[in-house]
Amino acid sequence: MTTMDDVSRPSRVAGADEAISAEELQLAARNHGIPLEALRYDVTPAGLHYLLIHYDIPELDPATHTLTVDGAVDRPLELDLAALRERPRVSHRVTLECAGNGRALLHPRPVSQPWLVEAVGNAEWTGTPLAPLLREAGLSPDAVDVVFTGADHGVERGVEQDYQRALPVADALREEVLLAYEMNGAPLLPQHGAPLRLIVPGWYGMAHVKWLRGVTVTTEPFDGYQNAVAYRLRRDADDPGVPVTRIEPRALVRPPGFPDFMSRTRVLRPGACVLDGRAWSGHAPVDAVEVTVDGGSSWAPADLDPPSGGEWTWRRWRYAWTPEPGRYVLGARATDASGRSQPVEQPWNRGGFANNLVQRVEVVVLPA
Ligand SMILES: Nc1nc2c(c(=O)[nH]1)N[C@H]1C(S)=C(S)[C@@H](COP(=O)(O)O)O[C@H]1N2
Ligand SMILES: [Mo]
Repeated sequence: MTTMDDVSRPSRVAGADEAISAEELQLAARNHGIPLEALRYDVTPAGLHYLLIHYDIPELDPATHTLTVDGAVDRPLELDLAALRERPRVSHRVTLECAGNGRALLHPRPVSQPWLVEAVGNAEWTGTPLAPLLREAGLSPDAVDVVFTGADHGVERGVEQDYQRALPVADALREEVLLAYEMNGAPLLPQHGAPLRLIVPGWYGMAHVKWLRGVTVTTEPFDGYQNAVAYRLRRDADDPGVPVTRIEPRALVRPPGFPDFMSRTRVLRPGACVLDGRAWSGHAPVDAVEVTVDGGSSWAPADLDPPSGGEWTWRRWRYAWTPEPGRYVLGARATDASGRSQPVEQPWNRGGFANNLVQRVEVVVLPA
């Protein structure tokens, strides 16, 4: 008999010399990253923001779409978009990063969406805070988790499912968590969750449920696939692992000069220039960025622009550099106020999650 397992494979780590497959490329073509030159914008234009869609983009009609709030609450609610838009309106500028960012650079490579370093964006999300709505519904005193259900449906490693992710109640009640209906001042685009999505500032992307249709309060820990199986830090397949939550600090260099088409090696004329980029962390504000031009052998402090745009947004850094002709490998390393920083040696886990290895930007400075 034909079963789901015939089309849906278990998770896998690539063999030592195994190249990126056509299946990984198929995911990469659907789920694009930010072009790194777009690190220049404080707010990432919607079309340049990275994208990650597990299944298909569902077709939802904003005129009839509703959000239900149910489970362990005194008063279940059902709201349409008009009702959500009448509630208090708040905007947050939020750096969003996929938990799998950096995965394809790991050795060995976890086989999934093959991100290099570009799974990030910084948009302005507008919507209404979730917490007051939960309080209006009346949370049961024994509430444990809040489950968010998207309208998209698929199968993953043999498990057919709606995309669902839960947050612990205390995290769901944080004031900054939004039911967002606008991105950068315009209605959400289909690929970013239209007409409604969750925004959980500081958390990796998987928590920000798109095409949101249901909020369900539970009195037992949620054991759905995306919480219990997928997004966990584990060494091997049998390890229960620990949940992926907040974004680890990362800095990126905006690649200087101009690129070679095929290798994307950067070409620079000799003389003074200013390198720049962005740095962020979901744990605490970034308070230092260091730059390397020799692949991590030596480091020098960068200047940070004053924080702007609020607590959840990336920060620009700059570094004055006057290189001689030759070859260089640039990188930057962020440290946040909690003391977390970025490793130069790769951290490794089986899903390739929360990996914040320092970037490598190959540069050739031409003779004068
Ligand atoms: N319903 C639903 N929500 C989802 C996803 C999804 O596949 N379905 N992908 C998640 C993941 S893994 C990430 S990284 C972010 C990406 O958000 P973006 O595409 O708007 O950048 O959405 C999250 N929300
Ligand atoms: Mo993601």
